[in-house]
Amino acid sequence: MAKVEQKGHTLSRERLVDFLRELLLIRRFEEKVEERFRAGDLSGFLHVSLGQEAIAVGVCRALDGSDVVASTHRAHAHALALGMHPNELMAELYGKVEGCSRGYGGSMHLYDVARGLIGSNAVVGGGLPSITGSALAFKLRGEPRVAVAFLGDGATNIGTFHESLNLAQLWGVPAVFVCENNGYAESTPAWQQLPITDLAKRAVAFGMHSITVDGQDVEAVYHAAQRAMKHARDGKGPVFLLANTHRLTGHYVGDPQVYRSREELREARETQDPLEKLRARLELPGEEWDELEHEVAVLVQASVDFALNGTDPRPEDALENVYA
Ligand SMILES: Cc1ncc(C[n+]2csc(CCOP(=O)(O)OP(=O)(O)O)c2C)c(N)n1
Repeated sequence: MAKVEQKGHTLSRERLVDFLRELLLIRRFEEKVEERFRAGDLSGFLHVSLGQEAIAVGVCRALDGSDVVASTHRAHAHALALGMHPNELMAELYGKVEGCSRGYGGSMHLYDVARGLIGSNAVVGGGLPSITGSALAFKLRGEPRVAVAFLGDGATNIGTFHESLNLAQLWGVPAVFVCENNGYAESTPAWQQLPITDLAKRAVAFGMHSITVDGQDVEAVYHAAQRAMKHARDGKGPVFLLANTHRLTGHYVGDPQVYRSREELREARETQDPLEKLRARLELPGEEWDELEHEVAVLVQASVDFALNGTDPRPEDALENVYA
């Protein structure tokens, strides 16, 4: 079993409070999204990442401004952690022109190229080839940039995963593949979809360097991600970063979760919440926490108001920005 990176907490309190604010923003944003979806405001399919936020924050804080990221169907946390404004994200979920994809994409098709987000993908494993390709371009141009793909454990079963990691290693490109290992692919638990228990062994098949980290510990993720980025940026080849985590809610908003016991979910919520873990570690005084809550609540509510006041795309513009 690979060594799990956990210790080595060295960040200042100030930095950690900043991480906590980001975790809280993502949490409250997604809770609001769930609420508005259930109220009938939002259409389509929504996947939230409650419980997995520390991976988004830890990894994105370890990036340089010129790096690029491909996300998955569970993309809100990645977009916010990359610095997308909540207004732009909420407007996209409401299908408004002011959204990050001008209202044409919705939850699973978020783009923010200026901030490095080269797309979230409804197709499982869909972002991986573009990350190997981007990393190859960086290498050929001699640019000190890293391309990062987020993926779930279920995605390690799909062809693009194997093709992308195989070529990335063969070409020695600066890519980092971040596996958010929550133990489920939709309703299918790991034991029914993965032939191995230690997913770090996926990297062994390609001769790729791997790092395993506790995905509920944002500081541990940050340090592990920093090491992964340095490895890639220094020209030592790609890295498989395995972050073990817990999805503390359904696969999609509205998922009745009949495939797992209430006991399992209750225990995970009580013991594996990354936000509560960091809050407890910081021993944050009540007033400081209340201030953070207030700050975030104002931002999240403002994003809903912004979206509600947004512009609906015009039907006659439906084919704008369609290239193929
Ligand atoms: C190619 C493809 N096959 C199947 C699906 C349906 N699907 C959507 S999410 C999902 C499970 C993905 O599991 P995982 O990669 O572990 O990510 P998680 O949902 O756990 O974040 C599946 C099978 C899809 N979107 N794309």
